[in-house]
Amino acid sequence: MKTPGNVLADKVEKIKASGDFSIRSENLPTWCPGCGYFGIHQGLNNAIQRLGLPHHEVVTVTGIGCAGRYAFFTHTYTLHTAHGRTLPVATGVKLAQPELTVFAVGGDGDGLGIGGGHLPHIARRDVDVNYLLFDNSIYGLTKGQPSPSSPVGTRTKVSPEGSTDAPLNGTLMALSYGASFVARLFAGDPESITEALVQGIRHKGFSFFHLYTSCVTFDKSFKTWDHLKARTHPLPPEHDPGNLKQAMGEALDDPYSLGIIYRREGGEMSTV
Ligand SMILES: Cc1ncc(C[n+]2csc(CCOP(=O)(O)OP(=O)(O)O)c2C)c(N)n1
Ligand code: SF4
Repeated sequence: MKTPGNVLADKVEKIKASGDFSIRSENLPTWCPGCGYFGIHQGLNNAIQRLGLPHHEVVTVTGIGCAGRYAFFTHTYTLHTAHGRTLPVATGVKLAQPELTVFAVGGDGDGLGIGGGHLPHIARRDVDVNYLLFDNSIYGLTKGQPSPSSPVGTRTKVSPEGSTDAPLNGTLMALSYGASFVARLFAGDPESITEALVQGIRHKGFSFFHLYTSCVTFDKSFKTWDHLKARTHPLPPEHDPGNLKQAMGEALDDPYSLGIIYRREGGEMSTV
């Protein structure tokens, strides 16, 4: 009799034999046409293939939201957790099975709002998890409310006069909490996402990927494709990713510079 275990074992053998490490699942993404998440999916898929990571050695933990739906569109093991609980669940997976490659995936609402209390702790513990924050500055799945990374003045159905709350700077937060690898990237450039992911996945420690992306359905004014394409640019050539102060300065001064902002190999962040 075919048990779920047999079926999975057969699949794993087939994948190993074919050498095809593409992680696209048979389920086609249900994201809106033009959503930035397609570019991130492509970047991550290519990174996994480039590293030759077998599907059965990868676990993807996602939160709730359009970004959280990613769990259904990847062919790795997945855990679609409660809203905001990606990071503690991913920590548990890594503790239980340290040999696995673990990804955590969630939106800006999931990671900076309801789940915002978890970022400091995974970062300060430097858990070897790769966290992809899909930051479109909007709550997509619930139809377009302002998120913790929306700018003051964001007009939505629930904030017709414009939101009044100051936005959070996810890159700066990750740096100050002690993340040992921090990259900021744009969904419109999947190749750069792949390159940074390859390095971040190899990095032993907490890797934070701040991914700027567009919600084409609910955001017509801030993180639009045109706006992101026009404003984003590479980090200055003299940027030293080994220098935390410089990385924090960059995160404070220029929200649109992209690349690997910081990396620290072995050893803790110094404290005052
Ligand atoms: C505990 C809990 N509170 C609220 C919700 C409703 N909810 C579902 S998705 C979501 C926001 C998602 O926004 P974000 O994390 O930015 O992801 P996106 O949909 O933009 O990818 C909210 C508030 C929920 N599912 N569970
Ligand atoms: S609502 Fe926005 S974030 Fe969600 S799938 Fe559509 S475009 Fe993407």
